[in-house]
Amino acid sequence: MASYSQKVIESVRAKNTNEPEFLQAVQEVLSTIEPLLTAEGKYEKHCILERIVEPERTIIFRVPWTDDQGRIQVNRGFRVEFNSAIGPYKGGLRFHPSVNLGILKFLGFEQVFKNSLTTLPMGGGKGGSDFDPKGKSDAEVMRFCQSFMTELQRHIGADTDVPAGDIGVGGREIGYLFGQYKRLRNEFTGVLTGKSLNWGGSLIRPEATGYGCVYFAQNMLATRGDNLEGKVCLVSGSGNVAQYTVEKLLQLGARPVTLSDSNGFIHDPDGITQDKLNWVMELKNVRRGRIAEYAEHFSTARYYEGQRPWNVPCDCAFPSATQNEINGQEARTLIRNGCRLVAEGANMPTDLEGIGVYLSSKILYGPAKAANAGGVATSGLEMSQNSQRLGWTREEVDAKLFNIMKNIHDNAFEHARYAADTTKDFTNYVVGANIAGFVKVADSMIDQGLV
Ligand code: NDP
Ligand code: 2IT
Repeated sequence: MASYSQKVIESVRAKNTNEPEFLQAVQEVLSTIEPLLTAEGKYEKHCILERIVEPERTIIFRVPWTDDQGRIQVNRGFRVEFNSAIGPYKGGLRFHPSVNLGILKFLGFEQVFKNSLTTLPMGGGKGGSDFDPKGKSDAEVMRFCQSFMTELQRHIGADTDVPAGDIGVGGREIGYLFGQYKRLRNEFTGVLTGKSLNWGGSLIRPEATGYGCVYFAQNMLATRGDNLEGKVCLVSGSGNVAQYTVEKLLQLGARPVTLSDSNGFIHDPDGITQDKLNWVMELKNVRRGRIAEYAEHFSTARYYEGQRPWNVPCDCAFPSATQNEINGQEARTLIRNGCRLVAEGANMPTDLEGIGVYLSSKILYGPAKAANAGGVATSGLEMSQNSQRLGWTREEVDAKLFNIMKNIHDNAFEHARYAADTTKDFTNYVVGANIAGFVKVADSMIDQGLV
């Protein structure tokens, strides 16, 4: 007889046939919390799984704007308000041509459990558009953001739903979005996070996802009496998360050797130093160029067009670009070449087969919803500062981030006891993070009745 979680997975599969990423995320969570569901009958009795896989509200809207040639363009905008059991909806906005409802539902679903793990009172949501910021002028990005916010503003608010950045949405976009929100609503509130320091942002928020992911790796290594000193590390992506992952790895004595974008990757066997990273930040955040230029500028590096970095020998890997960037084959290659730790900066960067490879190889594997939760956790700290109308120092915020990542690690480590394969030498952090994240949301849903 099919188990409770299998029955719900099958119904999600039947109802959402054209949303493969959403189904993948649901399968990853539901198939691993079975031991808890068996031990605690209340979740099935209250139909928690049937309810938790259905977004509370999904908004889809037209975003018309005018390009620099005066032509009319139309994009699709989304906000998936997934679950508000433990706080206002919270999660980023993604602007990328690949964005569709299924991708935002996977991201929103993950966000529910991630936000629960942070220990802060935040529900889960995600939004965005199929708008492609690449090659657009600042004026075009501004007009798009203003049109997007003209509709979104009626659905969000500091106590309702608090968006932030994700792929393609950084400080520039948050600025334009905030400006339009303030103008339409005539209120200056913490309705978005990732704001600039001058107008309500938090120190360390730009750094938080990358720094937090490395702190999580540090915590996993400590369980084996090890640290990052001298470790050769692969990093993918070259955006916000990748940049600050490299920075923290350098501070802790590791040797990051790769970066990538959607066109290819660079390998710098001598190591990406802080000076080289500063150059990358200027390339990516100011000139908005391609990572291929790194190898033209630094003779120690080579560029590999159309490839991902996973065949470079390493000790640790930090996938920080996008979903499904490591498949089963690539996971096997990583491990064959010496990789003993994977900490996921991106959301769902490893496919289900790849996760199976990590687990059977018994490496230290920090799944995304735990390892990259530092970004949204620091967004939560930005919300607290906005509510207090106060700003904390860099040291205060970093110390809070560091402690939150330790708590997330320890909570996942503790709940990993539910996994059949957890032993004194191996921790199944997938089961640990999913169960720890689920319990708080599910119990809150039971407390609040059938809503
Ligand atoms: P950015 O837009 O700053 O950078 C994204 C990077 O990933 C770029 O280098 C981009 O390359 C690359 N990339 C994007 N899409 C693809 C693709 N389809 N194939 C290959 N490479 C791709 O985004 P972030 O750094 O903020 O986000 C990176 C990942 O981290 C995402 O999975 C995001 O969901 C996740 N994340 C982000 C958080 C945050 O606070 N920002 C928090 C937690 C998770 P290119 O320039 O060619 O597009
Ligand atoms: O995936 C994520 O956690 C984010 N993009 C950050 C969300 C947030 O609200 O800071």
